Amino acid sequence: MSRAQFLREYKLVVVGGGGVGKSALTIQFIQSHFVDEYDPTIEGTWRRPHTQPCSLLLASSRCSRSGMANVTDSYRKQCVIDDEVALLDVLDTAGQEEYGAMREQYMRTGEGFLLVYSITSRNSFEEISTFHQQILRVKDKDSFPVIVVANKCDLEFERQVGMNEGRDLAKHFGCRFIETSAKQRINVDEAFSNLVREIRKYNKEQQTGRPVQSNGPNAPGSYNHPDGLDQTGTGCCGGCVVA
Ligand SMILES: Nc1nc2c(ncn2[C@@H]2O[C@H](COP(=O)(O)OP(=O)(O)OP(=O)(O)O)[C@@H](O)[C@H]2O)c(=O)[nH]1
Ligand SMILES: [Mg+2]
Repeated sequence: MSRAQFLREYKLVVVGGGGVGKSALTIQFIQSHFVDEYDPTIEGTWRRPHTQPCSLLLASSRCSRSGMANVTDSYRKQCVIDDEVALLDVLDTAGQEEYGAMREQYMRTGEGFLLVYSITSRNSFEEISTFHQQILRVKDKDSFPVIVVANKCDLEFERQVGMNEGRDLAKHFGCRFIETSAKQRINVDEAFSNLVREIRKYNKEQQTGRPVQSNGPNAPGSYNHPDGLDQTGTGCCGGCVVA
């Protein structure tokens, strides 16, 4: 049997308000570069009338042909996380309400969610509670694998949301917290790999019916220092390949 048949796929969904950096984080994680311009993501359609539905673009890179908008995209990347190979299927979604046509649909299929806000926008911080509630409602669960991601930590002088507030909210959700910068590639891999850890832990709990302990600084409500280093040394392997 080939190795690929043992590859576990994880469906990760990046959610949060408009302009918080969901696309920038996703592209930084998958393609290791920073997208400076803001081109709002649109779900399930083209911004301008176009004859080809975006669903025909399978696991594509971000649409960059001129005259077309940035549509919701699914990206795939193979990683080794804690000595286990994982194929990450990452869905970058639209934060702007009017472009969020597929919200309930992706919430049904996602196995884990990055709840992203920008430290420069209090409104975006408040919005992630709404996303979290909606996920729990769609899943019909009291808890589900999520991670609170405070992005744009390079913009310290524009900070509107304190680190403690983010950490407290994560504690309230019973999940991990991490500050990131898509621009400076701080904690980007760690955000995605920590979510995979949450999914594994959750699945184990579902199978055994018993809570699984998280230890050390990666435990729920804990904080990864935004100095670019994974404090646990258990982050993504650094040798990820795009599938
Ligand atoms: N300084 C800084 N700017 C960032 C960072 N992440 C994203 N940006 C910028 O913020 C703007 C919005 O980023 P996007 O990634 O397009 O935001 P989004 O969350 O995908 O927005 P929607 O698709 O509308 O939901 C862009 O100009 C990015 O370059 C970051 O970590 N630091
Ligand atoms: Mg986007």
